[in-house]
Amino acid sequence: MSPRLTGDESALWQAAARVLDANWTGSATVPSPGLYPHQWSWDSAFVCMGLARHRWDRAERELLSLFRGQWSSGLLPHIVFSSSVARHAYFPGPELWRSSRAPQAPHDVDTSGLGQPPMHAMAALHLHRCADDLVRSRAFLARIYPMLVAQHRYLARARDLGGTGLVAICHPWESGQDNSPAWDRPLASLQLPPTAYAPRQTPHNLPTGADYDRYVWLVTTLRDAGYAEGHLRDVHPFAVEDPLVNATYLASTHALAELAVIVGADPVPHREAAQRIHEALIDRLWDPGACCFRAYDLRAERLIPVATSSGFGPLLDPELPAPLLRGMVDLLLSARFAGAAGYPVPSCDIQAAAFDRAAYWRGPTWININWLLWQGASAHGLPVIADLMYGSTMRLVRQSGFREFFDPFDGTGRGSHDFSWSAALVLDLLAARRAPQAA
Ligand code: 9WN
Repeated sequence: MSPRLTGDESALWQAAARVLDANWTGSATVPSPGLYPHQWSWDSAFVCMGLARHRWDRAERELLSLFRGQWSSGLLPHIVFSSSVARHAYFPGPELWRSSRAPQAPHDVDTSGLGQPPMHAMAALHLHRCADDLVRSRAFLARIYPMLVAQHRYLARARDLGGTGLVAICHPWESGQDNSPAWDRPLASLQLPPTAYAPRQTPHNLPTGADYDRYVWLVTTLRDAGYAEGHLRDVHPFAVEDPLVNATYLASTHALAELAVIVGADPVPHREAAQRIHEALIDRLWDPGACCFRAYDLRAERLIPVATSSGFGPLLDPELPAPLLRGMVDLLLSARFAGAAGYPVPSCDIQAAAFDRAAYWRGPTWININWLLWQGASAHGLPVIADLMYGSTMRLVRQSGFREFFDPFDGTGRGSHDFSWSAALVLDLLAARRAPQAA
């Protein structure tokens, strides 16, 4: 599509499109060519949001390529490895996961054995809304719908570890926010054997080697249990219900209901599932004293105290009660988050001891979070928040380019350059402003 853009917006559009073109492998988009040379699950969903505006055909291939990695259990792995990339180009590669030995895993492609936030039904619905060729789009949806249903069945069956209606992450990587301060306590309580698991050289200096020891140990524990669902339920020592993961689960469940109608399937089970998730999200993760959503540690049986940007994820819930919405907006606009940051939204409460403006998910601003909050705020009719997310994101990329993450105070770009979701989501934002009916 070609939205009507101003000259400056056109230049930004072209720059973003160039990033996506360069990161396209022929069947999928790598998050960043140097640092992340394979296909990642939630990255691909975000990339689809932009490709739907730029190269619809590629968006379709992107999702299908990701679902090549789906396990027979329904698990959609967070990494689908490319066989043409050098073995040691990314740690942890296929040799850690050994998916080829897991009977549930596909046999023609190596994958990880964990998931990421389930954004994929949202992405498929977005693709349909942006499609010019509705016949082709319906045919695509008919193909991908059963895979999405299998993904959600897996989540409901194998990941509702508390029996609450919410899904639990079993590893920080499953949140997509690897070193968020929310995981500090559950990680610190792990009893690791006295061996260093991670290689001496990790690909970036954050998270730290100590974090990596825990990350790798959690993977080997799960892998050595044969990735068994019983292990996750009864033994696995890390199990956390995260507000952002569950908010995307809820939004995708709503999307599944809409997709069901389009493909001629029954939407009612998805609507019922959405109702359960909505209720559990509020019952379990809303902290009325602090007026915010928090993650819940199922093993320690307590809410995790630190407030992070993940707590704003439930803005994606279309039925969020007004007092909760107000509480979230107040916190978001306060000096703990957007109110004291020139380039919001910081990923952690600025006033928390764990906040670090430069450290990955411990303070920096991420464009995918801004985009999710822009979506939620737009749907709730909150133009002040939606404009704040839009404006901050545009200033970040104009000033610093399509970086992986950014300093929330001065907008300095950090992490990898030419990061795919940063480019893709800018395309979607620009297109939505110019063609609001497709937003
Ligand atoms: C581990 C690819 C991924 C993102 C995550 C981000 C980071 C991987 C890593 O990169 O995670 O999955 O090596 O740190 O935290 O959100 O999907 O861009």
